[in-house]
Amino acid sequence: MCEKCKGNFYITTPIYYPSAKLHIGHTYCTVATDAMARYKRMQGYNVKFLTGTDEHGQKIEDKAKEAGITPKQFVDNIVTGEGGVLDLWKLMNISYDRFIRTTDDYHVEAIQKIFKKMYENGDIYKGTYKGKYCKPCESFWTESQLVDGKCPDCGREVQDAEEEAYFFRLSKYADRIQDLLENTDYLEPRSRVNEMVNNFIKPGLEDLCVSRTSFSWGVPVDFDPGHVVYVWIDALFNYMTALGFQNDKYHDLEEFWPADVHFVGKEIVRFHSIIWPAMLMSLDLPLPKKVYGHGWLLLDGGKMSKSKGNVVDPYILAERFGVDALRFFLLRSFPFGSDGNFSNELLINTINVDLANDLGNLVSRTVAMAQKYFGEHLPAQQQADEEKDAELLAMASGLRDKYEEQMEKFAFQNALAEIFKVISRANKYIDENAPWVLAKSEEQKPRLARVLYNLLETVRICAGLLTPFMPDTAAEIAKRLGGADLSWDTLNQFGTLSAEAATVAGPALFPRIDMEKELAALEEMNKPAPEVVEDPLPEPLPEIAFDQFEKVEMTVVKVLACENVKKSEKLLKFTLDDGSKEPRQILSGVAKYYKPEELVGKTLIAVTNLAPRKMMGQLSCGMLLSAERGDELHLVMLPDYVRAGSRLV
Ligand code: ME8
Repeated sequence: MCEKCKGNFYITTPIYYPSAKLHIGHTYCTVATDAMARYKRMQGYNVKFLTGTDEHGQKIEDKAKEAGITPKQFVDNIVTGEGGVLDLWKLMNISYDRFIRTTDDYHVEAIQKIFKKMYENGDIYKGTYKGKYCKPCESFWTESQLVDGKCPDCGREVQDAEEEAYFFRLSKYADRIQDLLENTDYLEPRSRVNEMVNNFIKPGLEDLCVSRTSFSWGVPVDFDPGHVVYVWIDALFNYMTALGFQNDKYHDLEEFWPADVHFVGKEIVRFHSIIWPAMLMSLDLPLPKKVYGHGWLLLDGGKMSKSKGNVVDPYILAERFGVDALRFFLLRSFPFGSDGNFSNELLINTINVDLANDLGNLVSRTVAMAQKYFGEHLPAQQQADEEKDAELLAMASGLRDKYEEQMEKFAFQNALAEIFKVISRANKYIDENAPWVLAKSEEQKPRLARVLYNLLETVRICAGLLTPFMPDTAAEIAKRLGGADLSWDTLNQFGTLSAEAATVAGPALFPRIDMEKELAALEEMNKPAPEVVEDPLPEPLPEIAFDQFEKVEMTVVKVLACENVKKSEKLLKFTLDDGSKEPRQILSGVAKYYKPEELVGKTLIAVTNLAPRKMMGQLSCGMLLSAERGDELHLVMLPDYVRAGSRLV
């Protein structure tokens, strides 16, 4: 640890299943973890922020098989491929210090050693597994844990499973786990403790099946070929292998273990608050200091999915609204510990109200007035504060403490609410002091300078405290305040900004979004692709002899002219160069598919020895070749360098 540091701080996100592209719900936890990591760094902690991907398991093996590639190729695509997990975290400005993939060699080897140690100490033993398995969740359940015969986590069907397997003596740790949950702050928010104790511990903790033989995409049990380690053992220990536990790749275990906090979604609290501490107890290892189970972002009260009319793709949302606005929205709009209803409308509204109106306006009005009345610098000569400044000054200088109190509880929404109280107060302060009136009298200039200084200094403090949420915006505001200092130690001190603060004008930080237009555009983007209707193939024709085929004369033709045929919706009349001196006329039923003008000059193929026939009173000497399937028709076209009159052979 560095001498100046306040201490070490180790924070983690869940490691993501790369079984499909991530949506905005997945982004939520990582953005929250990033905000916490940045906040702790600002405070002066030596932070280690870990994230990664959880790449083993049957679901991934199955999906890879479906795609016709190996599981490793499959996960590589989603993790390191274009638009994958790594790209997403880069886009979202996630400042992780380490990224672990559970397929990394050092992790795989460490998991093998860990499994063996628990086997050797008697906490893992061999038995027969009989029970229920939920494939999508990769979870084993006993009959009594099922809800209406279905998976208690996701509500889907479960399968019977019976096989030789290894078990972990989870039951042995039931009392210690209950004590940990009930009598310490290990698990937060508190409401999740009752859920765990009542639903899982009190009904009786059973030993946990920790190996599988029915698929192979996992960490092999090295002393018993055919078994792979249960994916949750493999996944949970990532928090320690990524620091160097049971491997030589890293050497940070002493410095950073036990973790200060694991942020996890509510459906995986069970794994982190029961299984994880029990396994650590089995190995006599220190327990993480805290697990925080956050809520879910829901769509219309249900699980997030692409099909519900709202855009949930973080790439699209970040592109349209900006990364900082999106990060801000996630933590401003929902209490971290509970579920929240996501909608594009709420997102746009939050940007318009908080960012465009309140913050954006405060910054642009303050900077614009400073420049208009004083040019680049405020004058050094300023009137002392008056009584009517007291409230703003007290709020701004007391903000950091209030914010810190909330951040320490992971109450991001409340921390941001504290900042926005001060921003609102500052906007009101502008109206109360009406700088445009003060500017009318030369005598009032020192007062005007002080009013503007108070505003700039308030903006500085707010921007500083917004840094963990909107790092780029905070840096931009600091620039507009002439390179203001946003360091933690200055954020509870009103008056740090130089009295002669320089200001730099710039465009609106968050332009107002037209709600109606934007919602319409998003809806348009979200429309499902038209379904491809599989129409039946045409009936095969009877076989013909080669000499019959040879009798068909197919000639390359160029379209000299093309027009609609009067009174016919179907026919176009073509005048064609077939290589002979005489133009050839063919009528073809393609009017529904082509405009006449777009065909002039094209090189087509015609059957030229068909007996002429009359259609709509006009002569047609041949037939143009086209490809037809269902509702589609395409004239067969050749490149222009193919000469008219060439024969198809
Ligand atoms: O659970 N709102 O991975 P995962 C909020 N590999 N959070 C959501 C969400 C939503 N709509 N949808 C998903 C795993 N999440 C395991 C973790 S850790 C040792 C192993 C959250 O990719 C979810 O709650 O299915 C979880 O915390 C995280 O995204 C990763 O989910």
